[in-house]
Amino acid sequence: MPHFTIVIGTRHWSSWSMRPWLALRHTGAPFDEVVLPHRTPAGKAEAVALGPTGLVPLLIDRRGDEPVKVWDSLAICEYLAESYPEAGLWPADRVARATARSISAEMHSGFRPLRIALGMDLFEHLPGVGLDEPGVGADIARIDTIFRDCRTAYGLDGPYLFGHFTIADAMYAPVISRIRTYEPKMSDIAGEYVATMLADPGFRAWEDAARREL
Ligand SMILES: N[C@@H](CCC(=O)N[C@@H](CS)C(=O)NCC(=O)O)C(=O)O
Repeated sequence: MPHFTIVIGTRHWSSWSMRPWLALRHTGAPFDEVVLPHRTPAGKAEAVALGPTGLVPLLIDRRGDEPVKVWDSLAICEYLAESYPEAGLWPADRVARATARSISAEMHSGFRPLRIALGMDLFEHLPGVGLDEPGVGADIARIDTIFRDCRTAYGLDGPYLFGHFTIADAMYAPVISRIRTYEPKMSDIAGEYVATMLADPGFRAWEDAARREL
């Protein structure tokens, strides 16, 4: 039996679940998953029973004598980076790592207009919808700048934000889905990065599992 269990919400909509799920998959560690139906009383009751916040994602690590529960997407990603340093979930370079952590935290705590107006709906195609809502344009512009700056300054050794796949890519993965759904205008460099993420094996695996869910 795998040591790790990740509790997530329905993949079509649970953007917070997608992030640590991608990071966990990237470690190569075997894991079980529990998928709770999004925004249903049954799903909520199970989430409340399993974790302290009643929210997903939640990671349960049974490697030790007592199970360790880690909640909140970014904390789970940090825990995985610490558990599997060889997976390179943060960039090795100190400055790159500081930037990766900053933009990951920025995503975790910010971009509220975008998250409210452009909900993640994995396979929807709604070009232009919500893009005129207050604050959305500024959020898109900031995301474009992040993608361009990281790819230009740190992404020379590979196609991801910091060359190889890191937690920063996982944190922005739901935004990639939203860009595909709502089609805001992006710069060429950002657009290339979006294409990289849409072809990422982890991103594809999440989508394949989502197709089987509903
Ligand atoms: N800050 C949390 C947010 C978690 C969150 O809001 N999860 C949503 C699913 S994407 C949830 O559990 N919603 C159910 C509810 O609000 O009752 C994180 O980063 O994990």
